[in-house]
Amino acid sequence: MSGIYYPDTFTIVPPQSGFKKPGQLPPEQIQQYFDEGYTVVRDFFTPEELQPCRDAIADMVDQLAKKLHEAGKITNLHDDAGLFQRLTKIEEEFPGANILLFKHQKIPKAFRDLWCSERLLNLIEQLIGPDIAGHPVWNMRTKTPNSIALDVPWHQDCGYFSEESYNHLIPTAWVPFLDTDETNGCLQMARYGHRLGKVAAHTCCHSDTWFIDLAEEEMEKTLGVDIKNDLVTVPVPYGGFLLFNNMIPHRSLPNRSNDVRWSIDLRWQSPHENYGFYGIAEGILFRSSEQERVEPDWEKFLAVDRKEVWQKKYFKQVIETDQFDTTVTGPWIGRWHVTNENKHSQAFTKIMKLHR
Ligand SMILES: O=C(O)CCC(=O)C(=O)O
Ligand SMILES: [Fe+2]
Repeated sequence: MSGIYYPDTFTIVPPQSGFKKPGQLPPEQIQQYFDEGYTVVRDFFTPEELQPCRDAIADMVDQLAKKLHEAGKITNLHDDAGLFQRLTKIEEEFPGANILLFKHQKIPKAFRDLWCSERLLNLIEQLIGPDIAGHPVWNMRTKTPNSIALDVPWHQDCGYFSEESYNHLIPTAWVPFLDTDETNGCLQMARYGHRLGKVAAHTCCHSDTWFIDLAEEEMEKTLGVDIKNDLVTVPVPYGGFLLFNNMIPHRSLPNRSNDVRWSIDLRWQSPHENYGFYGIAEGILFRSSEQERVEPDWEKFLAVDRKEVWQKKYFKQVIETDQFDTTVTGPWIGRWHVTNENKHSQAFTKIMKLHR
């Protein structure tokens, strides 16, 4: 680690423009975001605004079902099941279907529209100023009931990014597509864990997953987290979202309900900073203080296949894998001590060895 920290970046409210634009939060809530590292924004989207996203998810599940069915991996399309049941049914026939969907994501138009919607950008402007880009790391979470594969253990998001990201704020909006609470896998935050602006040592890989892991002792020791008092379970009702920063430790609880806990996490940052994604992908400009209107260049953004660029850049070739392969590898695995070998870490080590 570089040993240089930027605590002010994550704790001090930047200068605010005087007037309130639609979607912007009251000053007290902005203050709370910088004090505690996160805030819950309630009743921000109407059901009508979120419905296109729900439809887009249903569409992605439908395409996956058809692909698995055509390949003879499942015998039933399960098209009588609804948005919160169908993937579970598919998963029963083809374990790992949720990982395939998590893995093969092309950001659908409905998510893009949400990501750069005016009211949301007005709010993000309060956190990072008038120059705003979408950060290349976004995820749709396919958290099926009781599946360990999507239980994300304690981590700081910067643990997944390269060091160039440590000096600036990358706000995340975690948007659920149903009411979330401790029974269906909402998130937990380690309040104040961002205040030192430090990145603690993570390990890889958690259980049978590709996730990095941050030990509670390490959170206490390096980040000054008070484990007894500052772990907060954060239910987020449909229509709202959880807004947090790239330094705060968080995890997702198990989904003990009968419904798939669908969510997306979207990120933004200043376009003048490095995206901290290992030089693999750039962001997409949404707003500029120098231009009245910015037309986001989706064509350019969508042309980048992160995995392909990563492999070409670091291993000089693209490694072909079966489209039904449920292994997930990425550059974050190489950043931390591998204390638990599994198929994901091994896939990483294997390509490293092959192409050195
Ligand atoms: O949705 C989850 O389960 C984990 C979310 C997360 O870690 C994130 O959005 O950064
Ligand atoms: Fe995260």
